[in-house]
Amino acid sequence: MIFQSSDESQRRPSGWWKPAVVYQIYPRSFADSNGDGTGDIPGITSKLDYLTELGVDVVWLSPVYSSPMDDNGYDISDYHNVDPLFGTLGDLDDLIAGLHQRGIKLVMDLVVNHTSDEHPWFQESRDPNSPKRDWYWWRPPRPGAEPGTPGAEPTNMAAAFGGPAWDYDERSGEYYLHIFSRKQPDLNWENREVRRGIYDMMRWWVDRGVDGFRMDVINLISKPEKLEDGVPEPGNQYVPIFRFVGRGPRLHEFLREMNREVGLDARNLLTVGEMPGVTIQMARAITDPANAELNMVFQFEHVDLDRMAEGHKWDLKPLELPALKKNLSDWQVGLGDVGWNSLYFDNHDQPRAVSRFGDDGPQHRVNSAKTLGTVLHMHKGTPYVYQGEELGMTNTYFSAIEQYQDIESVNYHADALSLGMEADVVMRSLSAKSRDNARTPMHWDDSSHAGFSEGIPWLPVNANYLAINARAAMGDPDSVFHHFRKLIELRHEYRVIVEGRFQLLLPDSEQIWAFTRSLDNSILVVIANCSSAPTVVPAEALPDLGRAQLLLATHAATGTLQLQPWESRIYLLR
Ligand code: TEU
Repeated sequence: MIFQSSDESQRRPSGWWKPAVVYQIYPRSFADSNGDGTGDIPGITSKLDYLTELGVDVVWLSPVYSSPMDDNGYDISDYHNVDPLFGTLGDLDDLIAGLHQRGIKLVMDLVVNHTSDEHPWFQESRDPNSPKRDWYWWRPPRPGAEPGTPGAEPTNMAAAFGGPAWDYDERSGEYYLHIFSRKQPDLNWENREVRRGIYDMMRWWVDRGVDGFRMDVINLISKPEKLEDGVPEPGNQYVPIFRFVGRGPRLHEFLREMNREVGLDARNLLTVGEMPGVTIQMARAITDPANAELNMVFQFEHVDLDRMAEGHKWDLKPLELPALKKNLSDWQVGLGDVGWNSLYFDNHDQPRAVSRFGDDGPQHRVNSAKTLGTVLHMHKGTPYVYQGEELGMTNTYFSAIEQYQDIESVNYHADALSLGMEADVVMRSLSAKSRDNARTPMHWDDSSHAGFSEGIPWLPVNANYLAINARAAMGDPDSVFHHFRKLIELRHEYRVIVEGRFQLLLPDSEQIWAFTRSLDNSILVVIANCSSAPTVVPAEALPDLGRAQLLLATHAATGTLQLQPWESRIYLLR
């Protein structure tokens, strides 16, 4: 292990996750073993050879806990059990054992900013006299207002999934706070008992054999000192929630306490905190090992570059390459040698990278998917591959609202139409940004339903599965799959890819993404044409490539600096 250092490893993480590549599985859409149309844990276990072939080190499993599935499992009603839709605890134990036999670790999703409203904690909390009353955020209606009517909410915050962030509970006579859906009430982390309950649960999972946690919206656990009204924009009386939350005063304190009490570092766990709104400065403190908080965070800046403004995810703005490059570069430099980055384009909340940042038409899909992979994986940090990204899976292009299932998309559609927006504008936004783009079933082969299920899939399979599927990709040495396999291999082989200092080249180029990574006497040079037109890389911008070794490329070597559309190359100079 490159980073295991003397006796410090007892207290600090060894950094085993630094040369690692993580593969994210969205269980509902990965593989269905029992024909009910929904993916499940035995389905995942049946695909371990596939993960081994790809070469990933870690699996991050999106939630499989008991859940009413208002938000596909991000609304948990029992943290200690598996939802029957996905299998049993025994199935999960088998999955962990199977992964460990292959040297692959398992990271669980940890959703503790909120629970389901059907969690017994919340049910108990609805009684104003219960000892759990303070476990959630209960507030009286706005003084003088009729409870349950629009505007009577304690403050004017809008929830992330539409509507006000407060819901009135008649039984309680008060409102409770929910940053996401009304079925996802926020836990009150100010309460020591809440924190204790969560740390207990986390220890229980670590004892069961899990190797880390991906922590859902973990920066939201510390709320602002005062929950107050914000200034509304014209046309909407409620103010987007992320203007209020995300940088609470006790975040660092809570993370340190969690690390200490669960033994996150002491037990060498991988910890990645999902943090909408996190800044470089915050992330640097959080990922500085000396602070014993988390190994890395998921930041959102680069996936928010194609929206008009905060809280306006659906108001599309064209993406500019210089802005995207600059953003990743700022994070590389900003976390520098102190902290650690996570690297992602895709996950279960984002549209497919090849459709969004690449060119998913028949001519350039393969090369643009490969080139996006090259660029991302050669940055410094831990890369995350989201299921199907390694096949170059594309957005869904649904034509009817009935095809969408995601609560965020469905609610947005209804809200936007009720505000008088034109239906085709709304559908265009959904087509570009809906989370369902990432959630259509995984393509395994060209049999019916892409080999995902023998039943009717819960979300329609993308029609292009005949051409884009794992079996075809594995049999084709030039596929996106084999390109990703090689990118992962390179990371395992070359220390410069793990540790090398990052420097962006040609920052203003609107076509070329180029950078170097340097460590001791090694320099890695990446040049990528991120456009569908040919280009030439100006030689004077590059280190001397005359004696460079070509490690991986999308096209056959030509010896010139002319790049075909979506051509990329990785060189090593020593
Ligand atoms: O997502 C948090 C988050 O802020 C976004 O990515 C969210 O999906 C946003 O609304 C997109 O516009 C996390 C989970 O990854 C997501 O699946 C959950 O729905 C959410 O938290 C609530 O648990």
